[in-house]
Amino acid sequence: MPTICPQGLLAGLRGSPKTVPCSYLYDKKGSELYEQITELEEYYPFRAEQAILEKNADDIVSHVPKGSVIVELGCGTARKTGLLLSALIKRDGASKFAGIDVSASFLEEAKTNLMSLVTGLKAEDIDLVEAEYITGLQKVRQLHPTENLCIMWLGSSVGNLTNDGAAQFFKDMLVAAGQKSQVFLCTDLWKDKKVLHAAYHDSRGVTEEFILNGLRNALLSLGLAPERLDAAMKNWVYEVVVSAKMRRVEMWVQFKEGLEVFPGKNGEAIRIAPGERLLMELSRKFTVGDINRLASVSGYYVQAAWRTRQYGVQMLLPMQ
Ligand code: AVJ
Repeated sequence: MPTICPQGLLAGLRGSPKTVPCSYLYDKKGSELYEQITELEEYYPFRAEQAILEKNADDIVSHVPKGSVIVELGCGTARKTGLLLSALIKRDGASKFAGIDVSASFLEEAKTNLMSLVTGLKAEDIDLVEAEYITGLQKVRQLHPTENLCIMWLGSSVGNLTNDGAAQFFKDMLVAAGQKSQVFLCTDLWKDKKVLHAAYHDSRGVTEEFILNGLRNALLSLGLAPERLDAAMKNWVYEVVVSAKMRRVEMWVQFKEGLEVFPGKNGEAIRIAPGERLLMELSRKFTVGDINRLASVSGYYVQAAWRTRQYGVQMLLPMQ
């Protein structure tokens, strides 16, 4: 269970609307459910990204200087990273990789997967860093003081952050990695509202299960008894809102009945009113303008981009 930030959880539950940090979505069960989501008919982003990487791997790595270290944020099981590492090894004969993730078991799986998928990748060229992203980046910079770092952020996970949150994150990334770095950023693009809604409210209910599991994890970590939780869950309703104004998909849970949770021994109660809605996850969908703005407010510019109507991947460089 990633009890990554109990303070963050409490702050979120005391806010309005109530929110839960997205780290609670990715315990073992949540990660398995996410893998299932990527295979759903309606969930196009995973395949859209994969297709762009497959088609353009050689061209993409032509923007990565020789001798770079490929750093992956939230590498998970690194199912897609192999495509780019293979292209680099084809060009340079070797490649260095550093995976950053909060899950040690994912990191081990990533290493096993990469070793079997990427011919020519040596075990000693792989670093596994178990940490949050920015701390992890600082560690990678210490391990590789002079090399160019190509930071790969796949899966449109930047979409989980608000506009301001993303800008701050990119600024922090630049400080941690330094000028000799670049960011390979993958982003889902804004599109038809029905397509977006279906991608997050699939007919088999896997996304619903994924979101409810995250909420269950969060409340369990506050000490709510499992029996009480299971009873409460029967009154939870999953709702997806597509906001054109904010260009994002919002994943909510509505409580048909109220719930009271006492965090810790003497913690002040958290009260969820009957009918209250809790925001579990945001998934922003970008326009090209959004991406350019995000880059420029945080000290980067877009050097190259590979896009379809559905999805975009782009190489960002620090502004000099
Ligand atoms: C892994 C954050 C990119 O926002 O599409 C999928 C997570 N949540 N279905 C996304 C997710 C519900 C996913 N990201």
